[in-house]
Amino acid sequence: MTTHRHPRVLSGVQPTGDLHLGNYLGALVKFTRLQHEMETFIFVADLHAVTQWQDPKLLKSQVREIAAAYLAAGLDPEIATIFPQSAVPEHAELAWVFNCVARLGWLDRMTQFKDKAGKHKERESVGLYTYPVLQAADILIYKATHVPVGEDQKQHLELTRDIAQKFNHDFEVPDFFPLPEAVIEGPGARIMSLRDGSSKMSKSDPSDYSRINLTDDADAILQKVRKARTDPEPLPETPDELKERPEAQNLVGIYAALEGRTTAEVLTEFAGVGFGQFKPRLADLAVAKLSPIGDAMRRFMADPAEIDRILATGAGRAREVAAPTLAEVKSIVGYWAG
Ligand code: AQP
Repeated sequence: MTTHRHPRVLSGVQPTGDLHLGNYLGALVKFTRLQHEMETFIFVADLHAVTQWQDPKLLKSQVREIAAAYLAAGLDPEIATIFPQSAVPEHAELAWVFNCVARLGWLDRMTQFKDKAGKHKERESVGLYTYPVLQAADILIYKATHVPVGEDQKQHLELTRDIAQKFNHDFEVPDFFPLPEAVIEGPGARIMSLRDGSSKMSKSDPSDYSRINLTDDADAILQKVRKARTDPEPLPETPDELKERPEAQNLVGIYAALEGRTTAEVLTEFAGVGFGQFKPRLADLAVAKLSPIGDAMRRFMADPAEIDRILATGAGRAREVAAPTLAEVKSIVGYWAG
């Protein structure tokens, strides 16, 4: 039995709509940085996507779009392994074992399910409820040690650690699965809606003005930043003074994340400045950073055969790592191996 402790990154994004600034700053930027530091596996989460209805005629092209966004953001398929989740069946097989390790009480505490299901949880799919268990399998099938995600995924990562720990304990295989760490840091970890500083920027928000999409053109970005909700006060000198001003805090955080600076550094530059002046600066920065990504996405999408080739190569590489882990798990659990 191997004890794999060489650092390895795993993360993914669901093909459930246009990627937005939150996905970019919370996830994609970190993927592209980490690929140069650790072995990196990044998948398109199409198994997760169908926890809510997806049109089968569109799903493959939605997967290609996310892959195009990865490539446009700077993931290099020669360095990182990029693949569709459904092309690696080991994820789903390990998820079954984890369904039997995780406890109902653990899943009952997951706030994302509560948020997504709202008042009618009995109408949601069982898959949406067990989504974090599949996520644990996504990570642990590669024995990944680092998981770059936005802050909304923190609780799911804790559940992954609980599942790894309980599996290792119940089957008396100490250290078989690592306890992976979430990589959540910096001002991009939780980007909020441009219309409401108390809810996160989200693909499923009915208002397109709540988010900046990676495919938005310069005009759309300028309009959305101009219309973003703010307050009448000028920007303060310290991040502490933004605590009761969620919309202002969000816009300053976006500026900082896009420039790779801290909120404190941005405030040093803009203290005393009102939103009439700050918003155009933010809009220009967003256009400068995002327009090239949107253009590159469109170029990649114009060659779907090349995307498919990259995804197929990635799936082959991913299976080379996933299959031995699953074989070990089967032997540990006592399943028929053959
Ligand atoms: N607002 C956000 N700020 C920072 N990071 C974010 N992420 C999502 N929203 C923000 C991060 O993006 C990655 C991919 O997310 P996902 O595809 O799994 O879907 P999600 O978290 O459900 O994203 P959305 O946009 O909010 O979709 P819907 O509306 O369908 O729920 C994750 O790392 C996530 O943390």
